[in-house]
Amino acid sequence: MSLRVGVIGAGGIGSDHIRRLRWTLSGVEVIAIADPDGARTAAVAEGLDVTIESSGAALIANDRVDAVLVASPGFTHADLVTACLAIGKPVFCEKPLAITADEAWRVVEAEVATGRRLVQVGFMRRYDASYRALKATLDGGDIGQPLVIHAAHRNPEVPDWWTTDLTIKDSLVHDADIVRFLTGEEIVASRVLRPRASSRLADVQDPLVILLETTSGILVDVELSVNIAYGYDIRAEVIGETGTAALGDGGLVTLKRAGARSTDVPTDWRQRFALAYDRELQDWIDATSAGETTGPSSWDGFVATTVAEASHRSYQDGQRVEVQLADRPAIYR
Ligand code: ISE
Repeated sequence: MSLRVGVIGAGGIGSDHIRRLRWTLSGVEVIAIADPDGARTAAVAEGLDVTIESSGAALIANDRVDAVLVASPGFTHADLVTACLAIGKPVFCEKPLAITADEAWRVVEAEVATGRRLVQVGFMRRYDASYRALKATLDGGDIGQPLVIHAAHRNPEVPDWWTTDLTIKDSLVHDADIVRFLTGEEIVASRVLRPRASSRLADVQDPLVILLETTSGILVDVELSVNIAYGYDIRAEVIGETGTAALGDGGLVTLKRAGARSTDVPTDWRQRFALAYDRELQDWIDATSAGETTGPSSWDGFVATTVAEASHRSYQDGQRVEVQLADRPAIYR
């Protein structure tokens, strides 16, 4: 029997996931959708046999919904996930788990109270073939111990309402989580540097350079750009004791023509990480159908948001800020 899923949020990634669940993945059926924008909900629901719920709460309460996919704006995530946990309903929550560490910890406590994992968080880079190959290279010791990581997280543009706070609290969580995934270490401190700001965005400090430190002292410099125009570009190069290892340069085709060479650059994250989204959600469907929960947890979501919050404090006062973590509950070990 297919897993009956309700989706909260029919915006960019939410509508992508609805189509993904309907046409690409197996063992799943979208049976309910909730989004405050009626027009876009109707558009994505066209041709689907789904119930349009009046709110996320109504969708969660729908007893035909076996599991919930939360793809609404980040500030709504903690309350929606906690509502799922209150009735023991499995939930996939797009990143970030929460906007503040306190909210994220409230989700952790609610999940611990159920006695088992029920939440998977949408850190899709962990399911990207290039990042998994990079992790395998590090785990295999091919370049010795990692010492430094150079990373870039570049968006071509952001909406008019974007703020520097969102760059840190909505975007940086990916970089914080993938550093933990690649190194197997915690992030112990963050320092945010402000380069010369691009003139293309008023009122947003863009780019930022965030210097993360891990438990063993690995330094990670993350260049975070949100308005770089040329495309969506994710880079990572690990400097080890005996060599370096870098993400593939992406690009499906290298074109050589008229004395020039070029390759394509993705237009946004939905294109760059399409296969990773497929894998993370198929894993979620398969695990949930088997009565299990795997993948990035609420603890991972809490840690990423805690790192983002420490980075935000550093952005504000210009100092190095240590990352303070609560003890890791047993269900996440
Ligand atoms: C967006 O929400 C994502 O998740 C993308 O992966 C990230 O690159 C972008 O900065 C976020 O706004």
